[in-house]
Amino acid sequence: MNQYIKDTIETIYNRYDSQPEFVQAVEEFLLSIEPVVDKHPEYKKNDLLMRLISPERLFKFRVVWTDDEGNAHTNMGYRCQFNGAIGPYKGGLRFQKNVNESIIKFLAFEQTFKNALTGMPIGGGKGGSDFDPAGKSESEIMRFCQSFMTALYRYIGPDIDVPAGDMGVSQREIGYLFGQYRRLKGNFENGVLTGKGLSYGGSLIRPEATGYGAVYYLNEVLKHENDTLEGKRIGVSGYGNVAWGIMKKAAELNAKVIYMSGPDGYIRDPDGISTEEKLNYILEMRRIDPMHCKPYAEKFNCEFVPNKKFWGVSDVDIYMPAAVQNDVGFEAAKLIGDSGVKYYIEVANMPTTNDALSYLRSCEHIIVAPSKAVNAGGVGVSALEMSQNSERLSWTAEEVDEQLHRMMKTIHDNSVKAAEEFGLGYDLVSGANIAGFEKVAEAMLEQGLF
Ligand code: 2IT
Repeated sequence: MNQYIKDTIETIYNRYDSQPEFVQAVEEFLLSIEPVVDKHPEYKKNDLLMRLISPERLFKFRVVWTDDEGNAHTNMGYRCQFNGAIGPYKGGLRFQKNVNESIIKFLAFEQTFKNALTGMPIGGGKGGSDFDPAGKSESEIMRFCQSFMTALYRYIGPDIDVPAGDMGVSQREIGYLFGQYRRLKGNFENGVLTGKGLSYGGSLIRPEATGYGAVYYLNEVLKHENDTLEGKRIGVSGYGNVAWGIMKKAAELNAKVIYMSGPDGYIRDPDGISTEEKLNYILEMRRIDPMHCKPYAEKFNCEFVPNKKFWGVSDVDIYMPAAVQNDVGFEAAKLIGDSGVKYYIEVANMPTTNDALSYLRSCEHIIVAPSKAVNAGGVGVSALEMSQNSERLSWTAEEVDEQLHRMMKTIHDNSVKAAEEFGLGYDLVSGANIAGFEKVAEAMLEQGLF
């Protein structure tokens, strides 16, 4: 192994031993850019790798809110401005019980290279809170969002840092967050957040963008293999916004999602989760209770398997983990390897543990695509929303969709090119890491030391 990379990994293990997700993301990344680092001795002189894996800054603040009975609660809020070399920090906010510094930092780190891959001028950031939205009333959510923004507003802005949604933060929360930002600033700066409602500067196709983009990317992979989406059966973990977008676009392109899962177990619907009625039902089900997907099986009379994941089934052609980080561990990866399924397309941020990912990449019959490329269409369309806001106009759904489609093809092709340049063959994981890294590294080197 390259000595400089080895030393850097050792340093992060020592320095961040209480941040396992962050260390995991950094290690995977550094190992795959090794051929680039080998070629650039000037990186070490510039301390480029330590600068790259150290966030520019990280804000932590308390967020106090009152529930409907008048009791006060205190949560932690975070915003990590990881790397601003190529544009204002950009990335979502996650409201979920398990959110901590390690998770926010891994997400912000991944976001930096994902955003570079989109070709848009956006740096990497991420934030959120350990607030648990499950079971909260509408007014509790509003009060929480207002309190969160009261702490955050001084650090963000349309040219500084532009948050958006992630798990637990959708158009509803973005609305409350934007309202509070506007109230505090006394300025209509709608470019400060993306994922907004259409009536105040949101972009058409943003809710669908991550899922649609993932399917467009998948389509490029299939083309590379002289294959098509026609008739393909897909297993998607999760049933959130991203999974929903995949189901919709897959149905449109004559493929079908036949598995989905939630924290309570998984659903198998061999007819495909494809009709408008089914897709609308999923939205409704999630709004009422984000923890259970079982009601779908009762409503549409199909199989529900409680407390299990479907990794290892062989009646699909494509696996798309689209739920949470570390959804697929080593044991699951072995089942996937044995299933004979050819395509493993990551969608959620870091859905695969490092040992599982290495194993899957070593399986000759499997093509692995990395999340930071596959899910980049979401933030890509967020950047298009920023463009529309700064120009004070809005594009049609067709215009946004076409740009999204083009963006995903470019991300795939640039990843392929980057991997080939270093003699790695059709290696989408290394290719994405290298292409994202080269852009950020170049900007950092040209801007001098800090
Ligand atoms: O993980 C992600 O890329 C997001 N949650 C979307 C970020 C954004 O700024 O749209």
